Amino acid sequence: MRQRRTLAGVLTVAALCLPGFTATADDAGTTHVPERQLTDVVPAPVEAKPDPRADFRLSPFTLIRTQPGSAEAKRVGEQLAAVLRPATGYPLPVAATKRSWPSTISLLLGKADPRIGDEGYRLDVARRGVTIRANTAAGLFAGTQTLRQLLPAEIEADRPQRRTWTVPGGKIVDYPRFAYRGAMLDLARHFHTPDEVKAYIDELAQYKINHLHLHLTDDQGWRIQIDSWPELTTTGGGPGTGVDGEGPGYLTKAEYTDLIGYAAARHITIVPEIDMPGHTNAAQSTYAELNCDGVAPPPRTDIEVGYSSLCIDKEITYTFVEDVIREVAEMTPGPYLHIGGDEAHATTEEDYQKFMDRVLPMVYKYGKRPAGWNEIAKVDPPASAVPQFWGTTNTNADLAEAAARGNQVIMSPANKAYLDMKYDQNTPLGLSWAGYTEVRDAYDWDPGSHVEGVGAESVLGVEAPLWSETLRTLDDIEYMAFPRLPAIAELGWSARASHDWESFRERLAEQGPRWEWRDVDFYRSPQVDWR
Ligand code: TNX
Repeated sequence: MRQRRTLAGVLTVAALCLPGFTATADDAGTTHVPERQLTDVVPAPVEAKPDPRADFRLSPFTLIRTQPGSAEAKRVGEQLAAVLRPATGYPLPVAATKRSWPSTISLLLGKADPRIGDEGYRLDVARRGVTIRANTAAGLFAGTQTLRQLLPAEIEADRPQRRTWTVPGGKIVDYPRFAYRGAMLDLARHFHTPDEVKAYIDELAQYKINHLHLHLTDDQGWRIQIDSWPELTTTGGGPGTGVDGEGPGYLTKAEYTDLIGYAAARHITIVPEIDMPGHTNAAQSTYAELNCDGVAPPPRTDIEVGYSSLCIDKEITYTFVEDVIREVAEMTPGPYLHIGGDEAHATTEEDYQKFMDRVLPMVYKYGKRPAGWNEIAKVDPPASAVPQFWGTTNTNADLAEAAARGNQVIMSPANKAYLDMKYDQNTPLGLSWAGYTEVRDAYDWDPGSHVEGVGAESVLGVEAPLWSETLRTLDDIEYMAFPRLPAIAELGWSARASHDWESFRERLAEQGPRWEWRDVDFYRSPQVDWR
């Protein structure tokens, strides 16, 4: 009862605040063509059936109603309201109620299409309202990302816009192709602040990315607080660290934990990476005992790779590694702990095997599932370990053998999915060792058949890594990620049958004004007819 009175109160106030508003503001009798189509969504939905007679118009009286009894559904409703309120200026109250209102957006759990699984949703747009149904809050959240894109781009404005807010009518049934849809951010080469990481998370969530891999340690810096080795951050992450000495900083445990919560609220799981046995100069220049000769090398701020290695035959190495894995695992609720393992050119193959034979079990000991760059496939890791492919060719015998043994893999081919590769020779930021990567290059490949002998059934998903040797600011990050990140997101989410460059480039063009409203920097690729 109390709930209802409160609601009615809010809605009455809303009406009074809008001079000239009438409930029948619809242009009765005229054919109304919404500027959005039901299929104008990135990543492309599995199934979309438009119904031109069923457009819904958001109004000052619209109620957001969420599954009674579910705090998680309520939170998704609040998040949706927070997105829609600034531009519409409507109150959009959120209520966990069974009652429907004449204009309602309903976020409901259960009774959805059986195909949608854990992360999918069904979205129905009718004249009286929008209904999103899912089996989990993650599915509801995904559905609200679609709804956001179905509204005109001005919905992204941070202050009220004088216009109507029409959602095209019809029905969508949507669910992901792959379970793992990731992005990676390198905090080691240049540290990026928690606020910058959060801003990136906000963008990732809109494209249904569900994992954020943080590359926390490398030769140039150590970016995560470890209590048992405190100088890792005070020295290894301190002033003068980072490429050219210009990217100091680190995450305290509290900041890391806060980031995990922020990501989780957006249905994104953090995957921490501690790179080893190579890419370890920041640790080895901080703690002399981690070197075979007991002498700390100088800190490095250049972008060479492959010169550092932990000392494989010293017991202190494994004390160090276990301390780090334990502390990181304790702070990380997600299932994965990434141990790097790439470019260990200063470690012999025999030593690499010895090292991994000791370290992989430690990851399991602390309850985590190991992920690593594709080099870990060489050591015949347990079937639940996840190698991440970063090669530039379509063959990798070790990876194919791992797949045959039952390992699931993550696909990040450097010449397709690396967001730090330049778009073309004129790109001011980024590297080019894997070649220039235009939007179409990032889009036109199939994670399910990219590497010989690694079929879709062996693919856990895709990830778009962003290495930050050349990236300092959030603008730099955004400029490299957009518009390629949505291409990788679509490869991870959308059914293979919907893969279509012409369709993608048109849907991508419509994202441009949204990025402008949100002040997200992006590359205006000549391959896309930007609005
Ligand atoms: C290769 S990819 C690396 C990184 C660099 C990146 C730059 C991989 C596993 N290692 O150390 O930052 O290239 O594109």
